[in-house]
Formats: sequence, structure tokens, C-alpha cells
Amino acid sequence: MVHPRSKITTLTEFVIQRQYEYPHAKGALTRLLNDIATAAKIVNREINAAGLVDILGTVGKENVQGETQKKLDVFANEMFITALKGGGECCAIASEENEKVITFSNDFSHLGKYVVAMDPLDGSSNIESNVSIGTIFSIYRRISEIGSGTQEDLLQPGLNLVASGYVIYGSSTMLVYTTGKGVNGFTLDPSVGIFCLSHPDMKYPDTANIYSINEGNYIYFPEGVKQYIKYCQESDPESFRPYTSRYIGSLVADFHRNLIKGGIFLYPGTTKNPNGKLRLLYECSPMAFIAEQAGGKASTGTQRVMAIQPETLHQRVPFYTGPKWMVEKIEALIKGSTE
Ligand code: P6P
Repeated sequence: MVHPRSKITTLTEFVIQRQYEYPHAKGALTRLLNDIATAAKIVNREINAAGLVDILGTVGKENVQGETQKKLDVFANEMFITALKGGGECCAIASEENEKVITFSNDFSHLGKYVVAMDPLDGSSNIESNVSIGTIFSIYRRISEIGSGTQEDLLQPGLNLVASGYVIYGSSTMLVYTTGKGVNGFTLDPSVGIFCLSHPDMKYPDTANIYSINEGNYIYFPEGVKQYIKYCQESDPESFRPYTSRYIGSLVADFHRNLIKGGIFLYPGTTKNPNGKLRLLYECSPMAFIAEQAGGKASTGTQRVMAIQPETLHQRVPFYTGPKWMVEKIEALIKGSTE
């Protein structure tokens, strides 16, 4: 009998196998991806225990070790920064949790060839309602030659991405990533702490019928978005309409479900916030890379997200992503309503 283990490809094995497809690879990206996976496992453990805080009596400002209880997103941020600093492959980080670029003073990291832009725990406001949340990460080659990384190393368009991915802490914990050669998903086996290849070569399904948007903002949406919502609700069985409305309010969870089942995610600009809510550098660009590699599209409604040159670390953009034909429909309605 062939032992089941022999049929499993671990994340480490997969990344190393893929490394040999790059003739000049020296393993730095492999090590960097593994550093991220290690931090994700630590964060996963804390998230799974989060619900037990009140039960285990560690509620309040200090836990049983007398340590100050950290909010989970602060904890996650610290875990990823520590893993990336210790790994030495990354010379600077942009994080949703930090106003400015994080650089490292150790010589080890000054030699790092990469920079990382991340949202360490997106959707963390959902954790008390036990809704799935996620980590979003993206990796660029540094532009500066050596030493501490700079803000300019981080302010790069998605087209320059070397890799991007997300971790979804849900009913199971998955890591999904791309290096530009397709999208692959790995499910964590918590009994041994190994990410195992479970979703090879992920693509948006042809039959998609989900639309995900916070319709509570309807009155503030641009005309083209209002028209699109009505389009989703019309009856036309040939085009799978009316679509199903599904919205969790956690980007990674909504994006992941739509990638698996087929659907479009929309976070438009509004009259109150013309650039919407989601951040270009560490939310939209990395998710756009995955969407495009999965055969889909990611747009601001008027331009390709991956082509946008960021001007500031935390700038926001309207975000529409999913199967090409769904995104092109909303783009057409937005264009038509502004002509
Ligand atoms: P709204 C979570 O706070 C988040 O940043 C994303 O994960 C999510 O897609 C969005 O905000 C939800 O925003 O305004 O619909 O609650």
C-alpha cells in the first residue's frame, strides 16, 4: 500500500520544485515564502485560540503570563515582521498597521533582495463574530542597491510583483499564492503544521453567478454601479441571472469564495469616498495579480489595477475583480454612464 504521505506535495516541496524553473534562482524567494508561511502558522494558532480568551480567563489587559494582551492584528503584524526580519531575504516592509515603511538595521537584512507589502490581518474587526479573516502579502524586488530598503522600493506597480498571495483563516486555513505561473492553494494540516497542495492551478470557473458588494452603500454608488446591481438582479437564465448575492465583509473570504465558486467582488468609490476603501499597495495589487493569474481581471472601473503606479503607501482605489466577462460588464456600464 502506498502511504498517503507520498501523494502529498507540501508548500516547501512545491516552492522548491518551482524554483528550478528559474535558472538564476538561488533560493531567496523560496526562503522568503517559507518565512511567510511560518508566520501564518503562528498567527493561525492565535486566531484559533482567540475565541477561547474569555473562557480561559485571559480576558482583559494581561494574560496569564502577565503579558499585555495584544489585539490580534497587532500580534499578526509583529509575527510577520519578526519572521521577515529574521529570514534576512526582505530589506523593508509596508504594512497596513504601520504608517511608514519598516526597515531593519541588521546587516543581514540589508543584503535582502526583496521588499514585502502586506495587510497582516485583513478584516480583523470580524474576528469576534467568528467570520473568516485573512493575511494578504506581496513581494517585489528592491530597486535600491543595498542597505535599508526605502519607500521607493515599496511604491511599485503590481506589474512588478514577483509574488503575491493570501492566507485565509477559515473553516480550514489555506495559503493561496502566485509567482506569475498560475495560482496554487495549500491547506494547512494542523496536526503536523504543514501546508499541503490541495488546489492546484486555480482558475475562475466559466459558470459564475455571484456578485459581492455592500449594497448598504447603494445610494452613494456611481450610476454605472447602480445599473450593474440592477443588471445582476434581472432574470436571464442564459447568463445565469439573477445572480446570487454573497457578501461577508472580509476581502480575503469574499475573494476566495468567488475564486472557487465564480463571482465578482466590487468595492466601488462613493460620493463620500471617491477612491473607495481598499488599499492599492497591499490589498488590491496582490489580489489583482492572483485574479489575473486565475484567468480573471482586476480593475478600478476605468483602469487595470496592476498598471497603477502607487504614489503613497496607503492610497485607496475602487476595486472590481473576478471573471473577465463580469469585470468587463461593470467597466462598460461605468464608461457608459460617464459619457
Ligand atoms: P465594508 C475589512 O474591514 C475590509 O477592509 C475588507 O476586508 C472588506 O472587503 C471591507 O473592509 C468591507 O468594508 O465597508 O463593506 O464593511
